[in-house]
Amino acid sequence: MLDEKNRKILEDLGNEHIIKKVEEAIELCKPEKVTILTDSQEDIDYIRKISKENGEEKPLTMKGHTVHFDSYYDQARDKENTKVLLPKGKYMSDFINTTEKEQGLKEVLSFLDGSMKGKEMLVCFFCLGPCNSKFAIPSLQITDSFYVAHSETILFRPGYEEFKKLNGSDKFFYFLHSAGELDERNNTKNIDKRRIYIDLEGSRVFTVNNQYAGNSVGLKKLAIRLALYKANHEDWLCEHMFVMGVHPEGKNRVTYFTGAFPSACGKTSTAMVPGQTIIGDDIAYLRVWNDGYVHAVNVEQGIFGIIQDVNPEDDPVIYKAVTTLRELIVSNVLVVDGKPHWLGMGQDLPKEGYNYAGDYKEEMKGPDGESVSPANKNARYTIRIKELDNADPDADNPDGVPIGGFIYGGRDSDTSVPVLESLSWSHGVYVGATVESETTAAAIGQAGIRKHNPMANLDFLVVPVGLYLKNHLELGKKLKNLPKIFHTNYFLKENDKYLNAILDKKVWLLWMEGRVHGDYEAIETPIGFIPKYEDLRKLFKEALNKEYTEDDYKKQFTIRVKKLLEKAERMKEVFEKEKDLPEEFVKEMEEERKRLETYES
Ligand code: OXD
Ligand code: MN
Repeated sequence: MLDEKNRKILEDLGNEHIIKKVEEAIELCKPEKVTILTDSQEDIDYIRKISKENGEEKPLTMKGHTVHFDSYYDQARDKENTKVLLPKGKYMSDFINTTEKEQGLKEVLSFLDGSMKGKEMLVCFFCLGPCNSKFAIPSLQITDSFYVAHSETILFRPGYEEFKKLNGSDKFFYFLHSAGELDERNNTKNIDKRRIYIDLEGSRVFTVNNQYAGNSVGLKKLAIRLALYKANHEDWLCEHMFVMGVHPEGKNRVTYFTGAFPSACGKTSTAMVPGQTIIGDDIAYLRVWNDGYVHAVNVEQGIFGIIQDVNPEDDPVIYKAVTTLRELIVSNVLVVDGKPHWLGMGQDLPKEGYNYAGDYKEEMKGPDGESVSPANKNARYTIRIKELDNADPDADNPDGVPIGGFIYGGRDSDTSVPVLESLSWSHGVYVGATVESETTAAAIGQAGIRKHNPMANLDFLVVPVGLYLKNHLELGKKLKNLPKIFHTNYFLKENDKYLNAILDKKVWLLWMEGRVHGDYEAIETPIGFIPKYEDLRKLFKEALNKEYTEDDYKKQFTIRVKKLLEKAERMKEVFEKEKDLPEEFVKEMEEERKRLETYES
């Protein structure tokens, strides 16, 4: 199927494993044409051009901006049909969605059989993590979607040259994707046959009958599972974390943080807080470094962010990025006359236009009889980080950056305080492991239900929780310079109203940064160290020019003992079901509960 040019590109890699995978994919998916891509601008331009010509993307008025729509039924990650393939008789954890390997493979391969008939197959090479780095993992993506390939050229580092360095080895990740049969809107027809099956031992993922990037883009939410498995069987970590630099004014220093939050809980907007620098907003690899710190890199080089609520007031940095000239894809927004509109953009939305349901009119019902939102709540933008004014100069450093603090956060209306620091490393592992969050639109299912989400990594967890927690505990033992561990909650409410404004997170960041350097004292409570009122008052004034009253402080930082004990009970129940939990972890769980009980009245 390959012409001379394409064959040469493939053969120049000198890797039989890749050739075999490409041959097998061609035989299975039966495309009409196959194109092998390199890192060249010419190849990237080709992907961009065809994604518009074949209708997967449409140009918007702003130069470089395009819009893509996913099927009405494919607007978020499909957790139910994303499964780890597990050999017969093996058990992993109650937290992990698995299916029997042989049968699962048979099923997904049968759906991929002939899935590219009449279509062009793209064979693309990327690199997870910076190239020329100990962190780098070369990744092969085969897909029939130019939108997927285009997204990946924005989101990931080019990897054709990196693959050459493999010297013929099979140490790479492999993703095979097909959008399957398409309807007249170029959307996946057979959503009932959507499958995302992960073969951990084979370092490969098969995904079919979908287009939403969380399901289709191999290198993002699918690679995180392969990397998490690899990391937890080696000596490093793969986390659902941003990486950012915090720059306190007048102190002439930068402190790097990583932060894990469940989807749609303010993770990207934390990494994009004004005055700070971003390295990555979603996935980090962390390794113990020879300076005694844990170093982190961004696995990606772009952002696939939620556009809802991005407006000049709450997210000024992101708003500017998505409304200025650059290469950008928006998805599942409302389009009128070549202009995108989204929920919470700070303007009234048009009553008619084109959106994820097709031609849109206010109050219309979708094919499932539900009301159609003008733009989907999980509508997204895709951009490159290095083009941003707030990109950190070390974003591509092959050594990563030394980390001063880990932040865990969730969407919690009534239990935890806005910011706290753990009492110790092992208590911090407990704090991370007991993140709870009210569900959102980033995954299919009902929104607003409280769910336990250890390290905000639950959706991507592919090793038993006991092993995962043990590796976190161990990390602390290997480091001379331990990061401090923090927990934040931006979503505390009273009488159904948020107690904090969206940009208050800047103050929490500056307080955490100061704690890393010993600048602030703190109050010890049963759940961790909390800030002193005076420090916050000053920080609110300096950073946001806001008067922070003692009354604000009391409402936000009251230790809600009853609610926390209810949470402790919920945690006991979920962890009781798990085997092989590290003793140190169980002890932290029991001790926090005891500390809280002494305050119960
Ligand atoms: C994401 C997610 O898109 O977590 O980052 O869903
Ligand atoms: Mn994410």
